Amino acid sequence: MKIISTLTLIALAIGLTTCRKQGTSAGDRTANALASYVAPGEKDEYYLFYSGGHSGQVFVAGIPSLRHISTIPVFAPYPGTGYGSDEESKKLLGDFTWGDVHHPALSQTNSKYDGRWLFVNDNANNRIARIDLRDFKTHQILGPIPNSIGNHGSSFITENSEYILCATRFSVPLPKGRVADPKDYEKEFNGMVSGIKVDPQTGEMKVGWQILTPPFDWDLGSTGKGPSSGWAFWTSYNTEMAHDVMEVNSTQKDRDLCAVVNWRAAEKAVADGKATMMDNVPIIDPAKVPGVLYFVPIGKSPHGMDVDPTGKWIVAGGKLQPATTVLNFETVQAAINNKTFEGDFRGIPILKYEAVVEGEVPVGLGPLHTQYDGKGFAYTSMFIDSCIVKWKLPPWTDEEKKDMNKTVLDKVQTHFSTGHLVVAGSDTKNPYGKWLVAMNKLSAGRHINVGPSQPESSQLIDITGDKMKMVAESYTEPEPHFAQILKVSEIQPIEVYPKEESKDPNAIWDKDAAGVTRAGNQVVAKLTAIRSRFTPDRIDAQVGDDLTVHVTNIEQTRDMIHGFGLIEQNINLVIDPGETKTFHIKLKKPGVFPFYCTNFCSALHQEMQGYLVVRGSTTTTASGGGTTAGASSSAEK
Ligand code: K7E
Ligand code: CUA
Repeated sequence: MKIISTLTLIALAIGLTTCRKQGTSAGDRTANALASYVAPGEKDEYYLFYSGGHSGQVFVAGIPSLRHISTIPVFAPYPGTGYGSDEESKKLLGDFTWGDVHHPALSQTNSKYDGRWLFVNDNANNRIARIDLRDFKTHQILGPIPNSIGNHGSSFITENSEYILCATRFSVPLPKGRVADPKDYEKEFNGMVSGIKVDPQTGEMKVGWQILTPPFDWDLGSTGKGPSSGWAFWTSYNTEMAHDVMEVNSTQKDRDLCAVVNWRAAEKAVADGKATMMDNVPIIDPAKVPGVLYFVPIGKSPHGMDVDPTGKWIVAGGKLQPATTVLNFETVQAAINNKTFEGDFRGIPILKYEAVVEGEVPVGLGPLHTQYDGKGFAYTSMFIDSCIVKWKLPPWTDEEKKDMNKTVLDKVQTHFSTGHLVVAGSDTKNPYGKWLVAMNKLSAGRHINVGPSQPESSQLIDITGDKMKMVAESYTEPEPHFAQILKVSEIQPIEVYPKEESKDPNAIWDKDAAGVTRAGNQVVAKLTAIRSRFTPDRIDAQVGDDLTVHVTNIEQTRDMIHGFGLIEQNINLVIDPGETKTFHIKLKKPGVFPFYCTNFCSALHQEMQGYLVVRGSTTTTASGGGTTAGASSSAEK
């Protein structure tokens, strides 16, 4: 996200940066060190799943240590786990080699994490991925989603994982492929809210329905629970509907229209046949189907929109106003029922601001995202003020209402421009509380100098007391946006793929079943891998052959992972215990190509190697092109 730089200057000029500095006494340092210290051999208490932004990955760290433990490749190849080298992961990636991961969402049952899946969105290529927490692997990538451009306002999961809800950051002429001049933006361009249906048993996603919207830039959102069950909310910027010089033209209005969506009503409208099809998706026009979409004006160019654990309070962070705005869902409902509107936009009712806003909390400059501890407190990240602000949710006393500054309880300096923050379990009905992680932008030179490519940072803040306490700081790959925190004790991931569960038809478990077969120019090799050899350790083929190699790691022992790197052929499988992986290549040049285990597995790991022998084609008409015919005959004999 982007903030107008002049505002930064104003902030400095009027000196509003009044966040509390942390003590640096020896006692404080020792206490902080102990709070985040996880002794060798001991384990962290929570998983931190944080988005890797344009790296296309998800990172897993432990809390409280903040140690990076694992990378889950999602939208980009990752040679460390062989992702993008084998046929299955290549199929998942499709034609793309990157994605832009922003908002991970753990699956929920009854507004609590159920430990099954982690969903993440791809802002760039309009996709959603599902990671299975049984094996911490990406199992599905859905998309590009039809009629959806810039899948940033996602992946927001409903309280029983019925849907992943998404809203578009960009608008284009729809359906995709239609061309109109950006000068005709207001008339020709549209945005979209999508309901991605999640299969309750398998987690398999498919596009359910979509709601056509005006061409605002939808931003962050969240889903309802409790009293707001069945609803979802998004902020927006650019209700000006500008299409150029956005920094200026999209920041003209004092308030932007946020979306209040009744997704249950959308689902019903589709079932009742009120949708029309576009690109094979049922589309609801909310101007023609009343009750699906409402607008609420919120100041100013808001960013985050976060529902509290009770489901009653919805907080929007106004990037360009020094306050968060608190909506009361009960009064939102009343305003809808009593038609307390202040007009409409293209037939969509605008709820009257005064009727639905409980108050504006003067948190400071650049409020972005808000999280909750389940004890009645809210925590907002401040991009410009570089701090986290703790404040009190309503109900407020008369005295507090008279002077809203009294609802602001504590500020802790982060030194960085904080983007997202996460409180453990904030988006469930029972947050774990205890820890808050600030995810910061702009490195501020607080790390050892690593040249111009600077890392991002995370900070761990203890929120158990009245005053927040920052206890640790760490650095991460670009670029965390949001994160989810899950208690380690709530899941039991597998450490090997059990042999009896193997469904791969090309898996072999006995080295006697291993071997190389040929049919025409189709050569199929089935290999086993076990410490410390491949069987067979020789594959013979010819230029022009289509070679398919299946490697089964027949180990059933933790961390006995083998790799299969093939020299000069751009192949690196990494095969977990009990797993089978496959690659295809067209053999284009003769030679002897060693293959070897790329993942250190035993004292004789280095000896785990073999040869692909590719002889020159015996014919000059080898199919498939690219043969080095000149070298053929000499290589043959
Ligand atoms: Cu959630 Cu970075 Cu995509 Cu805010 S965005 S900071
Ligand atoms: Cu197998 Cu190294």
